[in-house]
Amino acid sequence: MTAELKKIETKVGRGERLSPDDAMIMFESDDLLAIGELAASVNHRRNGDQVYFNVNRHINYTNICVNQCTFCAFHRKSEDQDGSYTLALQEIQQRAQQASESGATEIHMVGGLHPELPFDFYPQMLKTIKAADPALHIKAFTAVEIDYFAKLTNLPVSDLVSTLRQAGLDSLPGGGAEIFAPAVRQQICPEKISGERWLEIMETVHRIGLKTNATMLFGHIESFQDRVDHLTRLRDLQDRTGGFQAFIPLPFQPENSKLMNARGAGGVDSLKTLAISRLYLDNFRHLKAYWVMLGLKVAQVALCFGVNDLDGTVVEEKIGHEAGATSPQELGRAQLVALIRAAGKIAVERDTLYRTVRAG
Ligand code: V47
Repeated sequence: MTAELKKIETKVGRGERLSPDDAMIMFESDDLLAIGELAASVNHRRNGDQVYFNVNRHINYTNICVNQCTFCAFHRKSEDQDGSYTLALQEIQQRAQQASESGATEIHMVGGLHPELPFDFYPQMLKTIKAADPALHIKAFTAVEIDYFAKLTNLPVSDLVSTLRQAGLDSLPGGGAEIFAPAVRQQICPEKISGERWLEIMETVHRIGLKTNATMLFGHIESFQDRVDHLTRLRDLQDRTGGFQAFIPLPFQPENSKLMNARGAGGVDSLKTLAISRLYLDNFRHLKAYWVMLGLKVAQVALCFGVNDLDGTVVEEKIGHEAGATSPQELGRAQLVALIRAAGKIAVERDTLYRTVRAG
């Protein structure tokens, strides 16, 4: 181990917070195993050998979007474009019903910023899901959608979120964060809300009392410095609110996007980014390896690099798969349990708020 990594190891051992320079040293280091081992030890102290997963179902209600993010292969400009769709409330009801019958505890629902849907459609979707099964936890709408709805209704974010909460919204997923640094954002998602606005919305949502997640899209045109800046801003907000449950680094999938020539993230970069996230985000309890984007094998190995959550059964995934993800569409509960056990860990089915549903 280099002297610089040794210093970081000493800091971690003393429970001292790592600096942005420490994070840069780790991103620039080739010693993946030393960083991974350190992250695994921190995770073990915090979460033991338990690895969480949940039984969930994704619903992407529309792929029509006024934003044209260059990394995204999912969106369509308008109804006239090939492959565009918007789900009817009845289809949403059927999907929620199926999810409930197959033992799901969570619906993860996000979509494009549709230019024509009236605001009322969104609370209706939430009510439709709760009508299918009131016990389903609805984790829906990224901060980007929340901002869009606030503009649509002219409501302050806090009132808007309260309205959605009354209709059934239980928590928010972590999407739309991408990379906060403005120069990168300008190139990969010029129409999207700024990083500052994303953080401001999350802060408001946390203060209302709802939990959220946070993501970072990496392996495209961003620098290590941009990643460290992103992690630092998340850590600062978490210090203020404690409202983030899990951090989910998302490795960029380049196919069918306008960023097809960007490098994508390999296995080493993905594992190192996960491990550094565990070490740097000392105030995030949960670190999720999203198997859809990482692939099953890297996600499984990530359990030895500081990760304590494998996300869920998912069932129908569009955002990663339209961009070339080669993972399956769906994992069964038994498959998730087997993946976790084969890594020498204890599988625990959780609900969205990390309460144990069933061990093993
Ligand atoms: O916001 C879009 C990303 C996100 C690509 O909170 C891409 O529990 C890689 O946020 N390659 C949506 N990533 C997914 C997401 C998520 C997933 C699982 C769990 C949770 C959670 C959140 O996917 C988008 C964007 O950042 N994305 N296109 C792509 N080509």
